[in-house]
Amino acid sequence: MQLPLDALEARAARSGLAGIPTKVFAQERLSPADGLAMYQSDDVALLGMLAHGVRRRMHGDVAYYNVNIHVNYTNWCNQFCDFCAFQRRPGEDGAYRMSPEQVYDALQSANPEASEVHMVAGVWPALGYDYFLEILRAAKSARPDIHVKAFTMVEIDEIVRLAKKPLPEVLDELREAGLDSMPGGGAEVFSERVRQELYPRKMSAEGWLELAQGIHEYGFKTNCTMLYGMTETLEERVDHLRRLRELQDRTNGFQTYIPLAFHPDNTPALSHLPIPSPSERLRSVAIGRLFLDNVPHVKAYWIMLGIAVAQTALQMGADDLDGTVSQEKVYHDAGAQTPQQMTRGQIHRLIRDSGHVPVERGTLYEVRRDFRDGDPADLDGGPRPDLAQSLTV
Ligand code: V47
Repeated sequence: MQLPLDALEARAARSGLAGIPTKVFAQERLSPADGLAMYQSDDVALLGMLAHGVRRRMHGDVAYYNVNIHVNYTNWCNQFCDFCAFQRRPGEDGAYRMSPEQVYDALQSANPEASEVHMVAGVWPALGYDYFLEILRAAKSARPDIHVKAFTMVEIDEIVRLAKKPLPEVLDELREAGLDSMPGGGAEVFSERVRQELYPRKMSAEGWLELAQGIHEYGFKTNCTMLYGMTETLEERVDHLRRLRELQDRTNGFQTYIPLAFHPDNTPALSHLPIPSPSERLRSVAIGRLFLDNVPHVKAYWIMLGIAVAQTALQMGADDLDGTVSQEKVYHDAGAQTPQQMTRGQIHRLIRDSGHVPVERGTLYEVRRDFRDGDPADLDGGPRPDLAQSLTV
């Protein structure tokens, strides 16, 4: 920590955060009341400073990234969530479903250095259970070395329903077909009030948490998320984080927390809402780091935070930038102005300019390459990512 505790507490007392620096220094768990105070305080810089201290204690000067690709295999969806600009009904303009052969081709033509494919999509029962096994097999046969991180809890819930088999049996079959871990989406915000208002067809919070618990107990790692900036209250955000933290106490199955800032463009009913401001995005990262004391990593998902905010987030609680990414559709359909991908060299630059050392990780945070002593990729960044453009995201 840069400032002594008494100086931090003096400042915290003026911004409604009294006692929080002391708890953070003592590694004492923050309460829901602390969580609410952190959302209500106007001192985002103090939250960032405290979160940075925790992040440095946990990860030192390392900032992780991975080389990954996205395959959004279909936008057919019957959940009709008000926040989603990606969904289509089959036959509608822009609707698509990738065949297993197309998934194979996408993997074959992808960046050969990619160590992970991230596959999330819509929910459509007529796809049938075998389709999911086939796209996993297609991905693995195109790139046997790649880690397949696929299917949010919402997709898994649907797959289990289609399979008409007990969860462990379905997980056996998905693993056999190539599944290695699961991403964190589909949780949105756990509030039943918001669910009824904006995504009543989506599985309940209890369903999501119970399924994640079953999957962790089976042995898969997953991530966790919160989609914020819709109509949820600050209390509902804190409650969401509390429920994630309680599940993590039981299973230790979450690897990383990713706060997902809502992007309103082209959404069915929420396009009038503003995008969370840069300081709200940074606040969400910092609170994630401080409140979720049992989740090892916090990801600054640059695709949706914007590049400049993601880079700043590395100094306010985040230790991971996600990846090089290519062909992401969920946020770009909702108006994200970030580029479709970054090169390894561009990511190295962002990380080094933020005062950290780039470490390329695998999906399970195994170190693939540590660039502490520099690397030719540092010199190979091409043009600097357009920070001015990303400020408008
Ligand atoms: O569940 C959908 C969100 C999620 C919008 O685990 C939106 O590493 C903002 O799971 N504005 C899917 N968010 C994405 C996901 C994910 C993303 C990055 C990393 C990881 C990981 C997982 O995207 C959905 C929903 O919460 N979403 N529409 C929107 N308009």
